Amino acid sequence: MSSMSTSALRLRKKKNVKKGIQFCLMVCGASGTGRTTFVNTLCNRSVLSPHPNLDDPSVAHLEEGIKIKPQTIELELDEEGTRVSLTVVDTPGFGDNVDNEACFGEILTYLERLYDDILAEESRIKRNPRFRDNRVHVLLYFVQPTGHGLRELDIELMRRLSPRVNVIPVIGKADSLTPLELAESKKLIMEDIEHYRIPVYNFPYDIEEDDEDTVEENAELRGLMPFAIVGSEEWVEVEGRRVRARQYPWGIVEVENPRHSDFLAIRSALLHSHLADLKEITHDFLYENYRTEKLSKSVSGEPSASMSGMDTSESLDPQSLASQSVRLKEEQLKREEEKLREIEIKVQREIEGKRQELLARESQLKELESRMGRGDYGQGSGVSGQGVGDRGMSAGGYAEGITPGPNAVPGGFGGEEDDDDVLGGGERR
Ligand SMILES: Nc1nc2c(ncn2[C@@H]2O[C@H](COP(=O)(O)OP(=O)(O)O)[C@@H](O)[C@H]2O)c(=O)[nH]1
Ligand SMILES: [Mg+2]
Repeated sequence: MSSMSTSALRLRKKKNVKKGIQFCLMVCGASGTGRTTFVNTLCNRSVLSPHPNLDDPSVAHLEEGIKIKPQTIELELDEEGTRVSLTVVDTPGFGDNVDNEACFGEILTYLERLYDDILAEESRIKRNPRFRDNRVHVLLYFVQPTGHGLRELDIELMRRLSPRVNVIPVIGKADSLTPLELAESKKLIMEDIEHYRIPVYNFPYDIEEDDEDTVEENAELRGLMPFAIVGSEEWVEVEGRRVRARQYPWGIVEVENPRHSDFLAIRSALLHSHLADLKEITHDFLYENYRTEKLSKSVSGEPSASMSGMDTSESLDPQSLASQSVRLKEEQLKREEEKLREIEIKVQREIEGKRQELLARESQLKELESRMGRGDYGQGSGVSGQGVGDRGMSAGGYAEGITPGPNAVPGGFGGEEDDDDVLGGGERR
């Protein structure tokens, strides 16, 4: 191969790397439910370091709290070089502490902070070319393989987080359950999700709108919920093939065998078939809701319901949220308009007052001039008062419409003080 074509190839490869579709997955659940193992199985390499020192008695008592650490890796999905730039966010330590309230809060804060970053970037005049959108597109919630339904903690966490992220429930370490137990557990969990109205991501479809294949595929995936997860970092030889599996004295559990786990189904949903949908819902619905909430909050000055951890069922309806936000903004605008109108009227009144004052001074001056020209200054005779009385001026002292007779002494006009005042006014002009 010539050096030219090699560099062209390298360039193309670089472009493909660049074009890797960005996707962000968060894993959440109690310690020991198999999150780390699942992520490493999904990525086919050791992305997350194994388990914290739970076995070490010297540190096991420490309340670690929750540590959220995103990690990004490039995944080549197929031979054609389809790439995903996958960010994995682990939430270690969840459920380890007596007080899980802080954990909920921390995950929620993490999700909202990424939305805030977008909000800030959107409102910049000049965009930051290196800005990276790190919003979480899906959260896999690992339910413990107890064989029962959901625990209170599971319900609480999914309820709190589902307004901010697509939540998909899965059963971790599903090989701990017999097929019957697994089926029963799946049924109980879905009943709980329905009963507590947890808005998980349920592979939405519309029989009227969507094509047959989509409807079938989504219905099938929905039927598998919550997905039974088996992860393994071991390779085992089965009938001459090397596969990821868990080996027990009584047999082998194959990760990618659909009869053993739903791993393949969730993998292909996340990284192929539903990647775009999860991203779209994150942006068009979850982020948009957050944005509306945040903006209407800044208008009304009140904390939003979900921020204070209250029922968010209302905030889930984007239309009512949007109209509420519009209404609040309209009210504020109206108030500001009224204030402006009041100021305008006040200013107009002041201008009119000054204008009248000026006109009065002008006519006083004219009168003074004409009197001086006639040499009858200070005698008060021959003053017609015209233009003074008409404007209702007090300086002339005449009531409106009254023209004094030739000998009348104009009240308040003959005095020295007044004359000075008039002249002074004239000079000031
Ligand atoms: N039986 C079974 N054990 C698993 C599975 N995945 C992980 N484990 C084991 O469960 C323990 C905890 O797994 P880990 O991935 O660290 O769980 P994490 O605390 O949720 O990250 C480890 O000993 C794993 O080997 C699984 O699918 N089935
Ligand atoms: Mg772990």
